[in-house]
Amino acid sequence: MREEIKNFSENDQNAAEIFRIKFIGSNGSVKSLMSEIKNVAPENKREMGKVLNDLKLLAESKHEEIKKSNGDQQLSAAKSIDLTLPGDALPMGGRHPISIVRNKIVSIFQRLGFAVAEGPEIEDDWHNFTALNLPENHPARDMQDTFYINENPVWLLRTHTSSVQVREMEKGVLPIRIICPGRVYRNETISARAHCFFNQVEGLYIAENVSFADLKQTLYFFVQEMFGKEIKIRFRPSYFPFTEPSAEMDISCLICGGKGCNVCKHTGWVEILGCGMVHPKVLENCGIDPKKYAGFAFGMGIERITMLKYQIKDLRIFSENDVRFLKQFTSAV
Ligand code: 2NL
Repeated sequence: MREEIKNFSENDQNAAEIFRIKFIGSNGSVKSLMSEIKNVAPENKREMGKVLNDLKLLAESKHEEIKKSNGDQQLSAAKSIDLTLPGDALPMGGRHPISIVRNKIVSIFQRLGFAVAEGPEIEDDWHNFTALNLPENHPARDMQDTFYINENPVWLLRTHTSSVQVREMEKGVLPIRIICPGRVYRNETISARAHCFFNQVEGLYIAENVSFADLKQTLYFFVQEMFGKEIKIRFRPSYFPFTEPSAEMDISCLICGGKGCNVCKHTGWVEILGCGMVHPKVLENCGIDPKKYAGFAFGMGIERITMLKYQIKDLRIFSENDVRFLKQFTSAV
């Protein structure tokens, strides 16, 4: 057994453990020889004990030797790793298309001197409806259109970011030139064109002598920057309780250039936003003198603009977190 121990060699990472089990462990051969000592004649026990003890010491020192040489091997393997090699590339994330378009809209208006304003998504009745001249029985206040969280006092999920603009007007610092991006909520049946939440950008400019001409030129600049210099615009009269006069703005169809196609339903025009001059009643509600100040406001859905820009046909895909969709935007900033 002495020879067997001395000559033990095993080309294995676990050589030390294999050795330990074979010789030293509770079922190992050294241990089992030790248990034989009870069968030895009393006069030989002493000598037998010494021989077995030497054998045990030999096995233990061989065990240490194997452990050490194994460690040395691992160390030299580690030394052969080239730490100067470049690491594995990390996969890059990307912005959501809604964020890409929102950032672009915001930066265009920032160049015109608009500042970004933000506010709470849970609003009260005053900031979301009453201050904006939406009468008590207006259909937009209906349970069908608005998510009410609390009844008395009324708390609700904002249905537009106009509430942020009301909060800004109430601060009483004029002139005001702000852009309000944010998520809004409406109790709609989810379809390819509507969702119960979506993103909006609203803008507000209040100063002395602000006119509808300022509104038109501001929005014309915006769509030229957003879609290209060749874009055409037109305004159609419309109605919003918080603006007077009110209009909807169309752009010439990006797909067919105005010739007529499915996207523009063969009209050559696509609606992209609503706008108007801030209703004097709204200014008054927010503590601004409508005789001294005038302003324009507009609102647009970011999903709608993103769908036009990237030819996306179903807005549900924006909130499905499907990486096959999201990955297509990784190179865009
Ligand atoms: C649309 C139309 C609009 C406004 C939003 C507004 C805000 C204040 C006062 C007056 Cl504080 N107006 N916002 C005005 C006209 C239209 O949005 O279609 N949005 C998606």
